[in-house]
Amino acid sequence: MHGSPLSGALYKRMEKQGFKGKIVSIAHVKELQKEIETLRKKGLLDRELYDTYLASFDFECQRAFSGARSLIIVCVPQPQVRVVFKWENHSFPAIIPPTYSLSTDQQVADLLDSFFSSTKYHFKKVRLPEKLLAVRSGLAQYGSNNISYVPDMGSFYRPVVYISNFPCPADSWGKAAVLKFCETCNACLNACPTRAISSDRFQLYAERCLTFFNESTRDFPDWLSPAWHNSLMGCMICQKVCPANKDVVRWTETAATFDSEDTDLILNGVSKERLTRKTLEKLNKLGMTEYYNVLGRNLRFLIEQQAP
Ligand code: B12
Ligand code: SF4
Ligand code: SF4
Repeated sequence: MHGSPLSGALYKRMEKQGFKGKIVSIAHVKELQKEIETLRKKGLLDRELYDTYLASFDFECQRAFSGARSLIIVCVPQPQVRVVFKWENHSFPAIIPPTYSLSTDQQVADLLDSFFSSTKYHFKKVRLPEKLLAVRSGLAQYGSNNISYVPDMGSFYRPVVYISNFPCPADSWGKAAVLKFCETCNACLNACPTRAISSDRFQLYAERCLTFFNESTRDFPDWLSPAWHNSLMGCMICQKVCPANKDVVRWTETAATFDSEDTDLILNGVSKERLTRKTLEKLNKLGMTEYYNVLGRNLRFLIEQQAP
């Protein structure tokens, strides 16, 4: 089936901004729900992980959106970000992996706003399995590390998903595909310090992933070595070793420097209200405000590793 001139124009507008997008039928929401539910029933999803991240997927999104016909999936390139913390006369650099910045979502919303402004169509951000949608729509492919990759962007991209009454004359939907690179590669499996990536199944043991622990306030298990922490939030190891990322892996933007006073406050976990406005703005821009309660702990790990 062919797309409409309007959807073609939307794709062109996205491309012009360096984004890639697909429009898929709203009917697939139920399929996604079934897929996640099947994994849960088979006991393949850790209970705590499910409750923390997956139970809030909005599989009923159609109900609150009258005339819903499609999902619009947009993939936006995003760099890793380097920040510097000054503390006790030293500078401690730290990496924030791609996808934590929410500014991307605003860029996409602005694009859709301007595109739809003179039409009868509208859209709303919706919480669904974004990576799975990017893969099943054909925009991305899974790596064995369970992260997804878009041509020319590698894994350095953030998927954003909207529900819309925009028509979907040419549905783009298929089976989940895996990177060709993975046929002859084991680099992520060998490098993952927590053994979250395993040869006994494709699906990640997500409850072992470093990100699962350092995004949360839960106690770290004894087996988790503090020396494994490599980023202010999350983990870069399986993306860094991946050959499918060779063209993007050095894409780093230096975003912010925190002076020693702010670093001290962050390390001591003082309330956000006691930080300067400038610092709060920096954290906000980095997408770190929602993780503020674990930032001090994570930063301490990185400083301890680098301390002279
Ligand atoms: C829960 C979650 C986590 C959890 C669990 C991760 C996981 N793999 O499930 C934790 C906290 C561990 C986590 C970690 C990270 N996450 Co995360 N996470 C999410 C979240 C909220 C939901 C993901 C999800 O649906 N999980 C459920 C599982 C079941 O789905 P799945 O991973 O797609 O698994 C599929 C495959 O396993 C497949 N499958 C199973 N068997 C087989 C067999 C074959 C042959 C095939 C082909 C497929 C297949 O089926 C499953 C789906 O049914 C999304 C945001 C969102 N709203 O979608 C971000 C998201 C997926 N995360 C993201 C990122 C960047 C990360 C980290 C890289 C962060 C970091 N730098 O530290 C790590 C990477 C961990 C990893 N190796 O996957 C990005 C991914 C962007 C991208 N390029 O793909 C997302 C989309 C957030 C965003 N908007 O940018 N994350
Ligand atoms: S490191 Fe190798 S096996 Fe892992 S996702 Fe990349 S190409 Fe696939
Ligand atoms: S993000 Fe880190 S801990 Fe998680 S699977 Fe990749 S290498 Fe392993």
